[in-house]
Amino acid sequence: MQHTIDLRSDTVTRPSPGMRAAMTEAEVGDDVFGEDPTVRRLEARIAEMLGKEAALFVPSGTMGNQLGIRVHCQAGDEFLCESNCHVLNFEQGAYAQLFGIAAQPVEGDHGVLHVEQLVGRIRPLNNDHYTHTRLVCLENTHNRGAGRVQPYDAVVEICSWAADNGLARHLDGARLFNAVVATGISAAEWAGHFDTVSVCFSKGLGAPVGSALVGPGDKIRQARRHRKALGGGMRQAGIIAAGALYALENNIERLAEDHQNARLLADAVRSSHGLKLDPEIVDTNIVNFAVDPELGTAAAFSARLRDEGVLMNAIGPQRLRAVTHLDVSREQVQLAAAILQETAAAVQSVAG
Ligand code: TLP
Repeated sequence: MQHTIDLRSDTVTRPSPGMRAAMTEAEVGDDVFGEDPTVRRLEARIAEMLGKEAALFVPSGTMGNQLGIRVHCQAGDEFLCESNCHVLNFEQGAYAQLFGIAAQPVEGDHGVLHVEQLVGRIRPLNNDHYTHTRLVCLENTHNRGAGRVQPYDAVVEICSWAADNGLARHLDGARLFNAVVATGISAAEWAGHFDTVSVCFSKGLGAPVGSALVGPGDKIRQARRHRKALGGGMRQAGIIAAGALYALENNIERLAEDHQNARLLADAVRSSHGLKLDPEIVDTNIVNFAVDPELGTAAAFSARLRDEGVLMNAIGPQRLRAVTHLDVSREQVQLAAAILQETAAAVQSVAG
Protein backbone atom coordinates (compact mmCIF):
# COMPACT_ATOMS: atom_id res chain seq x y z
CA MET A 1 0.00 0.00 0.00
CA GLN A 2 1.13 3.56 -0.71
CA HIS A 3 2.11 5.99 2.03
CA THR A 4 -0.81 6.88 4.32
CA ILE A 5 -2.46 10.25 3.65
CA ASP A 6 -3.56 11.46 7.05
CA LEU A 7 -6.47 13.89 6.84
CA ARG A 8 -7.86 13.23 10.34
CA SER A 9 -6.75 16.61 11.69
CA ASP A 10 -4.25 19.41 11.23
CA THR A 11 -2.95 18.39 14.67
CA VAL A 12 -1.08 15.40 13.17
CA THR A 13 1.76 17.38 11.59
CA ARG A 14 5.35 16.68 12.56
CA PRO A 15 7.98 19.40 12.91
CA SER A 16 9.92 20.07 9.72
CA PRO A 17 13.75 19.90 9.68
CA GLY A 18 13.91 23.73 9.85
CA MET A 19 11.58 23.78 12.83
CA ARG A 20 13.51 21.00 14.57
CA ALA A 21 16.76 22.93 14.04
CA ALA A 22 15.21 26.05 15.60
CA MET A 23 14.05 23.95 18.56
CA THR A 24 17.46 22.36 19.03
CA GLU A 25 19.15 25.73 19.12
CA ALA A 26 16.61 27.43 21.41
CA GLU A 27 17.95 29.39 24.35
CA VAL A 28 16.12 28.19 27.46
CA GLY A 29 15.58 28.96 31.15
CA ASP A 30 13.03 28.10 33.83
CA ASP A 31 9.74 29.55 32.63
CA VAL A 32 8.00 29.09 35.99
CA PHE A 33 10.55 31.68 37.21
CA GLY A 34 9.75 33.70 34.07
CA GLU A 35 13.31 33.12 32.88
CA ASP A 36 12.93 31.38 29.55
CA PRO A 37 14.02 33.89 26.90
CA THR A 38 12.44 31.97 24.01
CA VAL A 39 9.06 31.70 25.76
CA ARG A 40 9.23 35.42 26.51
CA ARG A 41 10.01 36.16 22.88
CA LEU A 42 7.08 34.03 21.73
CA GLU A 43 4.70 35.65 24.21
CA ALA A 44 5.80 39.14 23.14
CA ARG A 45 5.51 38.24 19.45
CA ILE A 46 2.03 36.74 19.60
CA ALA A 47 0.76 39.58 21.83
CA GLU A 48 2.10 42.06 19.28
CA MET A 49 0.55 40.19 16.34
CA LEU A 50 -2.84 40.24 18.05
CA GLY A 51 -2.48 43.84 19.23
CA LYS A 52 -2.74 42.89 22.91
CA GLU A 53 -0.75 43.80 25.99
CA ALA A 54 0.38 40.34 27.06
CA ALA A 55 0.35 36.62 26.29
CA LEU A 56 0.80 33.36 28.15
CA PHE A 57 2.26 30.22 26.58
CA VAL A 58 0.18 27.16 27.49
CA PRO A 59 0.46 23.46 26.59
CA SER A 60 -2.83 23.20 24.68
CA GLY A 61 -5.75 25.01 23.10
CA THR A 62 -7.96 23.48 25.75
CA MET A 63 -5.96 25.09 28.52
CA GLY A 64 -5.94 28.42 26.65
CA ASN A 65 -9.72 28.39 26.39
CA GLN A 66 -10.37 27.26 29.93
CA LEU A 67 -8.05 29.92 31.33
CA GLY A 68 -9.74 32.44 29.04
CA ILE A 69 -13.11 31.53 30.52
CA ARG A 70 -11.77 31.42 34.08
CA VAL A 71 -10.32 34.93 34.01
CA HIS A 72 -13.74 36.35 33.12
CA CYS A 73 -16.00 34.08 35.20
CA GLN A 74 -16.13 32.45 38.60
CA ALA A 75 -18.34 29.77 40.21
CA GLY A 76 -22.00 30.61 39.67
CA ASP A 77 -21.33 32.59 36.47
CA GLU A 78 -22.13 31.51 32.93
CA PHE A 79 -20.99 32.28 29.40
CA LEU A 80 -22.91 32.41 26.13
CA CYS A 81 -21.55 30.26 23.31
CA GLU A 82 -22.52 28.49 20.09
CA SER A 83 -23.90 25.03 20.78
CA ASN A 84 -21.41 23.17 18.54
CA CYS A 85 -18.32 24.97 19.78
CA HIS A 86 -15.18 23.17 20.92
CA VAL A 87 -15.23 24.66 24.43
CA LEU A 88 -18.66 23.14 25.09
CA ASN A 89 -18.33 19.80 23.29
CA PHE A 90 -14.69 18.73 23.34
CA GLU A 91 -13.14 20.03 26.54
CA GLN A 92 -15.00 17.79 29.00
CA GLY A 93 -16.96 20.75 30.35
CA ALA A 94 -13.77 21.66 32.21
CA TYR A 95 -15.20 25.11 33.10
CA ALA A 96 -17.91 23.26 35.09
CA GLN A 97 -15.78 20.37 36.27
CA LEU A 98 -12.97 22.56 37.60
CA PHE A 99 -14.39 26.04 38.15
CA GLY A 100 -18.17 25.77 38.76
CA ILE A 101 -18.96 27.84 35.67
CA ALA A 102 -22.02 27.16 33.46
CA ALA A 103 -22.58 27.57 29.73
CA GLN A 104 -25.67 28.82 27.89
CA PRO A 105 -25.43 27.38 24.37
CA VAL A 106 -27.20 28.98 21.41
CA GLU A 107 -27.46 27.08 18.14
CA GLY A 108 -25.88 28.77 15.13
CA ASP A 109 -25.80 27.99 11.43
CA HIS A 110 -22.73 25.76 11.07
CA GLY A 111 -21.18 27.62 13.97
CA VAL A 112 -22.18 31.10 12.88
CA LEU A 113 -24.12 33.22 15.38
CA HIS A 114 -25.82 36.57 14.87
CA VAL A 115 -26.42 39.16 17.54
CA GLU A 116 -30.23 38.85 17.37
CA GLN A 117 -29.85 35.30 18.70
CA LEU A 118 -28.08 36.55 21.82
CA VAL A 119 -30.19 39.57 22.65
CA GLY A 120 -32.46 38.76 25.62
CA ARG A 121 -30.23 35.96 26.93
CA ILE A 122 -28.43 37.92 29.63
CA ARG A 123 -30.01 36.87 32.91
CA PRO A 124 -31.03 39.59 35.37
CA LEU A 125 -28.47 40.07 38.14
CA ASN A 126 -31.05 40.87 40.81
CA ASN A 127 -32.72 37.45 40.87
CA ASP A 128 -31.19 34.74 43.05
CA HIS A 129 -32.51 31.97 40.80
CA TYR A 130 -30.06 32.75 38.06
CA THR A 131 -26.42 32.31 37.18
CA HIS A 132 -24.69 35.58 36.30
CA THR A 133 -24.09 35.97 32.57
CA ARG A 134 -20.55 37.33 32.23
CA LEU A 135 -19.01 36.36 28.93
CA VAL A 136 -19.56 35.63 25.25
CA CYS A 137 -17.30 32.98 23.76
CA LEU A 138 -16.95 32.65 19.95
CA GLU A 139 -14.87 30.28 17.79
CA ASN A 140 -13.09 31.34 14.59
CA THR A 141 -12.69 29.40 12.41
CA HIS A 142 -15.40 27.07 13.64
CA ASN A 143 -14.28 23.46 13.86
CA ARG A 144 -17.69 21.68 13.81
CA GLY A 145 -18.88 24.30 11.33
CA ALA A 146 -16.34 22.78 8.88
CA GLY A 147 -13.74 25.51 9.23
CA ARG A 148 -16.32 28.22 8.72
CA VAL A 149 -15.01 31.79 9.05
CA GLN A 150 -17.28 33.89 11.25
CA PRO A 151 -18.64 36.77 9.16
CA TYR A 152 -16.63 39.80 10.30
CA ASP A 153 -19.68 42.07 10.60
CA ALA A 154 -21.47 39.53 12.79
CA VAL A 155 -18.43 39.35 15.10
CA VAL A 156 -18.31 43.15 15.36
CA GLU A 157 -22.04 43.31 16.16
CA ILE A 158 -21.93 40.54 18.75
CA CYS A 159 -18.85 41.94 20.48
CA SER A 160 -20.09 45.52 20.60
CA TRP A 161 -23.47 44.34 21.92
CA ALA A 162 -21.62 42.28 24.57
CA ALA A 163 -19.42 45.23 25.57
CA ASP A 164 -22.44 47.56 25.77
CA ASN A 165 -24.08 45.05 28.10
CA GLY A 166 -21.09 44.54 30.37
CA LEU A 167 -20.10 41.10 29.04
CA ALA A 168 -16.50 40.11 28.41
CA ARG A 169 -15.52 38.49 25.07
CA HIS A 170 -13.28 35.47 24.58
CA LEU A 171 -12.33 34.05 21.19
CA ASP A 172 -11.33 30.43 20.64
CA GLY A 173 -8.92 31.26 17.85
CA ALA A 174 -7.32 27.81 17.61
CA ARG A 175 -7.45 28.38 13.83
CA LEU A 176 -7.56 32.18 13.80
CA PHE A 177 -4.72 32.34 11.25
CA ASN A 178 -6.81 30.28 8.83
CA ALA A 179 -9.45 33.02 9.10
CA VAL A 180 -6.77 35.68 8.61
CA VAL A 181 -5.45 34.06 5.43
CA ALA A 182 -8.94 33.34 4.07
CA THR A 183 -10.21 36.90 4.57
CA GLY A 184 -7.17 39.18 4.51
CA ILE A 185 -8.45 40.62 7.81
CA SER A 186 -5.45 40.81 10.15
CA ALA A 187 -5.17 38.87 13.40
CA ALA A 188 -5.10 42.18 15.31
CA GLU A 189 -8.34 43.32 13.64
CA TRP A 190 -10.14 40.11 14.57
CA ALA A 191 -8.64 40.11 18.08
CA GLY A 192 -9.47 43.78 18.63
CA HIS A 193 -13.10 42.86 19.31
CA PHE A 194 -12.22 40.45 22.12
CA ASP A 195 -10.74 40.78 25.60
CA THR A 196 -8.91 37.45 25.40
CA VAL A 197 -8.01 35.20 22.49
CA SER A 198 -6.55 31.70 22.51
CA VAL A 199 -4.50 30.68 19.46
CA CYS A 200 -2.94 27.29 18.68
CA PHE A 201 0.51 26.77 17.20
CA SER A 202 -0.04 23.02 16.91
CA LYS A 203 -2.86 22.99 14.34
CA GLY A 204 -2.38 24.37 10.82
CA LEU A 205 0.77 26.24 11.86
CA GLY A 206 2.54 22.91 12.30
CA ALA A 207 4.29 23.26 15.68
CA PRO A 208 4.41 20.10 17.80
CA VAL A 209 3.03 21.62 21.02
CA GLY A 210 1.53 24.78 22.38
CA SER A 211 -1.02 27.54 22.37
CA ALA A 212 -1.21 31.04 23.77
CA LEU A 213 -3.79 33.03 25.66
CA VAL A 214 -3.53 36.69 24.72
CA GLY A 215 -5.14 39.70 26.40
CA PRO A 216 -4.78 42.58 28.86
CA GLY A 217 -1.87 42.41 31.34
CA ASP A 218 -4.04 41.93 34.43
CA LYS A 219 -6.01 39.04 32.88
CA ILE A 220 -2.85 37.33 31.67
CA ARG A 221 -1.27 37.65 35.14
CA GLN A 222 -4.39 35.99 36.58
CA ALA A 223 -4.22 33.29 33.89
CA ARG A 224 -0.56 32.62 34.75
CA ARG A 225 -1.58 31.88 38.33
CA HIS A 226 -4.44 29.56 37.24
CA ARG A 227 -2.12 27.85 34.74
CA LYS A 228 0.15 26.83 37.63
CA ALA A 229 -2.82 25.38 39.52
CA LEU A 230 -3.72 23.30 36.47
CA GLY A 231 -0.19 21.94 36.24
CA GLY A 232 0.59 23.96 33.14
CA GLY A 233 3.68 25.72 34.48
CA MET A 234 6.44 24.42 32.23
CA ARG A 235 10.18 24.67 32.85
CA GLN A 236 12.59 24.84 29.86
CA ALA A 237 9.63 25.36 27.56
CA GLY A 238 11.72 27.40 25.15
CA ILE A 239 12.39 24.15 23.30
CA ILE A 240 8.74 24.00 22.22
CA ALA A 241 8.23 27.77 22.11
CA ALA A 242 10.95 27.86 19.45
CA GLY A 243 8.81 25.58 17.27
CA ALA A 244 5.89 27.96 17.70
CA LEU A 245 8.04 31.00 16.83
CA TYR A 246 9.29 29.21 13.73
CA ALA A 247 5.67 28.46 12.80
CA LEU A 248 4.69 32.13 13.12
CA GLU A 249 7.62 33.14 10.90
CA ASN A 250 7.21 30.47 8.24
CA ASN A 251 3.83 28.79 8.20
CA ILE A 252 1.10 31.41 8.11
CA GLU A 253 0.89 32.46 4.45
CA ARG A 254 1.14 28.85 3.30
CA LEU A 255 -2.24 28.09 4.94
CA ALA A 256 -3.67 29.31 1.62
CA GLU A 257 -2.37 26.06 0.06
CA ASP A 258 -4.31 24.03 2.63
CA HIS A 259 -7.45 25.99 1.76
CA GLN A 260 -6.96 25.29 -1.97
CA ASN A 261 -6.41 21.62 -1.20
CA ALA A 262 -9.60 21.52 0.86
CA ARG A 263 -11.51 22.95 -2.11
CA LEU A 264 -10.06 20.22 -4.28
CA LEU A 265 -11.30 17.56 -1.85
CA ALA A 266 -14.68 19.29 -1.72
CA ASP A 267 -14.93 19.02 -5.52
CA ALA A 268 -14.28 15.27 -5.24
CA VAL A 269 -17.08 14.96 -2.68
CA ARG A 270 -19.44 16.97 -4.90
CA SER A 271 -18.84 14.65 -7.81
CA SER A 272 -19.18 11.41 -5.81
CA HIS A 273 -22.52 9.69 -5.81
CA GLY A 274 -23.72 9.08 -2.25
CA LEU A 275 -21.52 11.75 -0.66
CA LYS A 276 -22.76 15.25 0.12
CA LEU A 277 -20.88 18.27 1.37
CA ASP A 278 -22.37 19.61 4.57
CA PRO A 279 -22.04 22.54 4.67
CA GLU A 280 -21.67 23.28 0.95
CA ILE A 281 -19.22 26.10 1.62
CA VAL A 282 -15.57 25.32 2.29
CA ASP A 283 -13.97 28.49 3.70
CA THR A 284 -10.66 27.11 4.96
CA ASN A 285 -9.02 23.71 5.59
CA ILE A 286 -11.88 21.54 6.90
CA VAL A 287 -14.27 19.54 4.71
CA ASN A 288 -17.29 17.89 6.33
CA PHE A 289 -19.53 15.61 4.35
CA ALA A 290 -22.43 13.25 4.79
CA VAL A 291 -22.41 9.60 3.66
CA ASP A 292 -25.70 8.37 2.28
CA PRO A 293 -26.94 5.48 4.48
CA GLU A 294 -27.16 3.38 1.32
CA LEU A 295 -23.31 3.42 1.30
CA GLY A 296 -23.27 2.29 4.95
CA THR A 297 -22.16 4.20 8.03
CA ALA A 298 -19.50 6.88 8.19
CA ALA A 299 -17.38 4.55 10.36
CA ALA A 300 -17.57 1.79 7.74
CA PHE A 301 -16.76 4.23 4.94
CA SER A 302 -13.83 5.58 6.95
CA ALA A 303 -12.55 2.01 7.41
CA ARG A 304 -12.76 1.45 3.61
CA LEU A 305 -10.75 4.62 3.04
CA ARG A 306 -8.18 3.50 5.60
CA ASP A 307 -7.72 0.25 3.67
CA GLU A 308 -6.85 2.44 0.66
CA GLY A 309 -4.37 4.52 2.68
CA VAL A 310 -6.54 7.59 3.37
CA LEU A 311 -7.39 8.57 6.92
CA MET A 312 -10.54 10.64 7.58
CA ASN A 313 -12.44 10.54 10.86
CA ALA A 314 -16.13 9.83 11.28
CA ILE A 315 -17.60 12.72 13.29
CA GLY A 316 -21.16 11.41 13.43
CA PRO A 317 -23.12 8.30 12.39
CA GLN A 318 -23.22 9.54 8.76
CA ARG A 319 -20.63 12.31 8.79
CA LEU A 320 -16.94 12.45 8.00
CA ARG A 321 -14.34 15.17 8.38
CA ALA A 322 -11.21 15.74 6.32
CA VAL A 323 -8.64 18.36 7.32
CA THR A 324 -5.82 19.56 5.07
CA HIS A 325 -2.48 20.65 6.52
CA LEU A 326 1.20 21.20 5.77
CA ASP A 327 2.11 17.50 5.90
CA VAL A 328 -0.12 16.64 2.92
CA SER A 329 1.02 17.89 -0.47
CA ARG A 330 -1.16 18.88 -3.41
CA GLU A 331 -0.31 15.55 -5.07
CA GLN A 332 -1.34 13.58 -1.99
CA VAL A 333 -4.61 15.48 -1.80
CA GLN A 334 -5.22 14.77 -5.49
CA LEU A 335 -4.61 11.10 -4.79
CA ALA A 336 -6.88 11.17 -1.73
CA ALA A 337 -9.59 12.85 -3.81
CA ALA A 338 -9.35 10.12 -6.45
CA ILE A 339 -9.45 7.38 -3.78
CA LEU A 340 -12.50 9.02 -2.22
CA GLN A 341 -14.34 9.00 -5.55
CA GLU A 342 -13.30 5.43 -6.36
CA THR A 343 -14.28 4.16 -2.91
CA ALA A 344 -17.71 5.81 -3.11
CA ALA A 345 -18.23 4.29 -6.56
CA ALA A 346 -17.06 0.83 -5.42
CA VAL A 347 -19.31 0.82 -2.34
CA GLN A 348 -22.19 2.15 -4.47
CA SER A 349 -21.83 -0.64 -7.01
CA VAL A 350 -21.97 -3.29 -4.25
CA ALA A 351 -24.90 -1.53 -2.53
CA GLY A 352 -26.75 -0.74 -5.75
N1 TLP B 1 -9.47 20.30 17.97
C1 TLP B 1 -9.11 18.93 17.66
C2 TLP B 1 -10.01 17.95 18.42
O1 TLP B 1 -10.06 18.27 19.77
C3 TLP B 1 -11.41 17.91 17.92
C4 TLP B 1 -9.20 18.71 16.17
O2 TLP B 1 -8.71 17.68 15.72
O3 TLP B 1 -9.74 19.59 15.45
N2 TLP B 1 -10.39 24.84 19.83
C5 TLP B 1 -10.67 24.31 18.63
C6 TLP B 1 -11.53 25.06 17.67
C7 TLP B 1 -10.12 23.08 18.28
O4 TLP B 1 -10.42 22.55 17.09
C8 TLP B 1 -9.28 22.40 19.19
C9 TLP B 1 -8.71 21.04 18.88
C10 TLP B 1 -9.03 23.00 20.44
C11 TLP B 1 -9.61 24.24 20.72
C12 TLP B 1 -8.21 22.34 21.51
O5 TLP B 1 -6.88 22.26 21.21
P1 TLP B 1 -5.94 21.19 21.96
O6 TLP B 1 -6.16 19.87 21.27
O7 TLP B 1 -4.56 21.74 21.76
O8 TLP B 1 -6.32 21.16 23.39
